[in-house]
This record gives sequence, C-alpha cells and structure tokens, in this order.
Amino acid sequence: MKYLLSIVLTVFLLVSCNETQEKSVKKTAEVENQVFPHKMPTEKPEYPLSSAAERMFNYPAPRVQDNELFSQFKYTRLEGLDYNGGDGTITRRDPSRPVLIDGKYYMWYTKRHTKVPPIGWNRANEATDEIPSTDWDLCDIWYATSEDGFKWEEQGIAVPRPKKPALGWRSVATPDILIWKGKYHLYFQAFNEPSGTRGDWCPISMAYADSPNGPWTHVGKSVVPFGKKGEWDQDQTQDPHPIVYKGKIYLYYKAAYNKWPDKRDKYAVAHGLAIAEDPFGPFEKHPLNPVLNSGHETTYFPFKEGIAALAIKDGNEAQTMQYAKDGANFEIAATVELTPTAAGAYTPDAFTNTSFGKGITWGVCHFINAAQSKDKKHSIIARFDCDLSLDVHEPWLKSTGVWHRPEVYFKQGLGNLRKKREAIGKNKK
Ligand code: AAL
Repeated sequence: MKYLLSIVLTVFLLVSCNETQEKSVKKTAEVENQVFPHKMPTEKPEYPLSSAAERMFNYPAPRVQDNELFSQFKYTRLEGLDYNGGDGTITRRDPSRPVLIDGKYYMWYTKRHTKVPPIGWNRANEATDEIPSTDWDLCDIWYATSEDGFKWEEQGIAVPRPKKPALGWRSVATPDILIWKGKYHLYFQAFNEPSGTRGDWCPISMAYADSPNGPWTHVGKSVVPFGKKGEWDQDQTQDPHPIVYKGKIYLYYKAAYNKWPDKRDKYAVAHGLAIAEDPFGPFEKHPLNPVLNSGHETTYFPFKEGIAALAIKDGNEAQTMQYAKDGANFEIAATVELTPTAAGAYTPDAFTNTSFGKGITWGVCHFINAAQSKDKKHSIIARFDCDLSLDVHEPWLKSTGVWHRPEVYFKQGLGNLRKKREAIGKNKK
C-alpha cells in the first residue's frame, strides 16, 4: 500500500511539474515574442506596450463593447407637452432627473411662457418685464408626471419667480431634485437680472416641500455661493445636480468662467463639487475644484463604489463618460457620441446612499434648437435611452457604429468660409 501511494505521489508531482514548466515556457515565449495577441487579453500583458495599447487596460474594459460605461444614446420625442405650435413663446428645458414616487415619475424643469421669443443675450439691455433676453430668462420651475416615462402630463408651477427684489425675481431655472429624509428639495438657478447683462450671473438657491406636488418654500438666498473674486466660479454657480454619497449630499455644479461680456471668446466650462450634511447647507466646496475639466450641464450618477459623469460639448474631454472612485478625481472611462444635452437620468439609487451604484438606462434631456427659424427660438425636453447600467445588457446599445445620413453632415455646411477655401484652392500654392 505504502509503495502504491508513493508511486501515485511521484506521478502527480511529475505531471504538475511538467504543467508549471509548460506554463513558464509559454510565458517566456510570450514575453520574448512581445507581439500583441489576436485574442484580446483580459488583463494588461506584462511585456512593454505602446502608450495607446497600455491605455486600453486603464478603461473599465479593453473592448468598448464590454465597457459598462460605454453606450449609444437613442432619443424619443415626449408626448403630452404643448409648445404653442413651436412659435417660440413656450420653452421647456434643463429638466431634473426623473424620480419615481408612488408609482409615478416626476420631473421638474425650466418653463418660459412669454409673449415673444427671446431677443438674445447680446441685447440683454433691451429686455423688459415681458421681453426675455435668453431662452431661460423670465422663467419659472414647472413639473410634469408620467406613468411610463414617455407620455407626460404637465401639472403646473412648482417654484414661481418671487416678487422683485427677492432672489430669483427675474428668473428661476435649471432645477434638480434631492430627496433627503423623506423631504423634497429643488436646487435651481436664481437670476436677479436678465441673463446676458453681465454674463450669465446667478447663484444656486433652493426650495423645499413635504410632497413632490408642493407647496414649495423658497429659502430666498444662495445656498452654493460664488467663489471669491479671481476664483474660477466667481460669477456663477449653475446646473446643481445632487446625489447622496458617503452619507452626505454631493452637489455637482457648473461654472462657465473666463467669460462674458468682454471675454466671450476665452470661454471655458468646468464642474465643481460642493458637499453638505444638510440640504440647507453649508455646502463646502471641494478643495480640488474644479473636479471635471470639460462638459456643460451636469449629469452624474452613483456607479460601483464611485460616481460616473457625462461630459458633453465643452472642453478637451467633451463627449466622454468619466468615473471617479472617490467622487472627486475623475478619469475618462469611455468616449461617447450623440450625447444627451442637459441630461437628467432616472437614477433609482441617487438618494439611497448606495455603496455600489447600478447605473442608468434612461433619462430626459433638452434640444435648444427645436425651432424652425431663429425668430422662434425655444427648447424642448426629450427622452434618451442608453445602457450605462450594470443590471442591463443591451448589445444594440453597445454597438460601435451609428450612421447619419449625408444630409446631417451637409447641414454642417461651410457657409461664408466656402469662398475663402475656394480662393485657396485656386491659388494652389
Ligand atoms: C443651460 C445651463 C444653465 C445656463 C443656461 C440655463 O443649459 O447650463 O441653465 O444658465 O443654459
């Protein structure tokens, strides 16, 4: 018996030794060969890689189709909201993230219903109590509800403009919602002058209510104040976007800086983070602000142990999804296209203080160029769908090609520049 046991043991040792040897031979071959394999490696290979090949392994997955923070975006026109035939007298824009309360989705948004369409920020000094400068001047915050997220019913005003000179008398706009300890809080921009007068100057203010249907009480003061003179957010705090994270309120916001009216060409946009333990504040600005160097309106959601962000339109990192494991130090996680503007995503775990966010599958956004002609300027709210969720896998939304008809490209014509380019063509130097 003893003899038999020792034979079995010897055979086992020989086989496993052989396997280890084979493995190490394979590894040496790989290392010596140093050629990137045909089959995508799941982990970063140990041999030297180019910077680009190296970066592949810094993303959530080296293949974009497997990247949980990559998605295409699909759009649907909302049913149920009237725009006066698109004549420019009604605008709806900058929607909050939709929230589900007692079986109904709620969203809050900027609504302008004026006699005439906006005349433009550069004519702000001609704006009156009835003539809006920008599309978000002379606005109130309205809300709508929906059973399915596609058909919406407008319910009425949530937060009106207060009487002059109270903060926000000129316009209240760009709301987002926070549910905290069973109470509702709307954060929004409060303007005391027509936008365009000195830029787009406004701080973030807040209103609270016991029910999503109101009544709302406006605190009447700034809750996320401007930075000191000389600081990047010295003239505005905008696009508030609160999330409950690490037991606190993480409120992301935007400031366009280096801007308006004399320096519009030097314009830049970044996002900051302000943290509070109570919805009324004080909101402490993160010492590393700005936390996102690109993007325009704010779109954030809990994702895994951190926070994910969508950066659109402005900056070197526009059109990217980003991720910060600590909610503050963002890295690019994916490049995305046809991104929703001013998106608010339905985020079931936005206020649950989750330690592992599951991501998003849909939300609402706006189109600011909904008008048929410039003199009818207005915006519309739309729905977007995506797969930026750990719970869902929609291969179609992970596909890499979205094809636009040639007309879409030709619509981006050369205009007056064509003459100049033709002349260069003729000179052929
Ligand atoms: C938006 C937001 C802010 C700006 C204006 C209205 O989309 O960035 O809200 O002030 O445009």
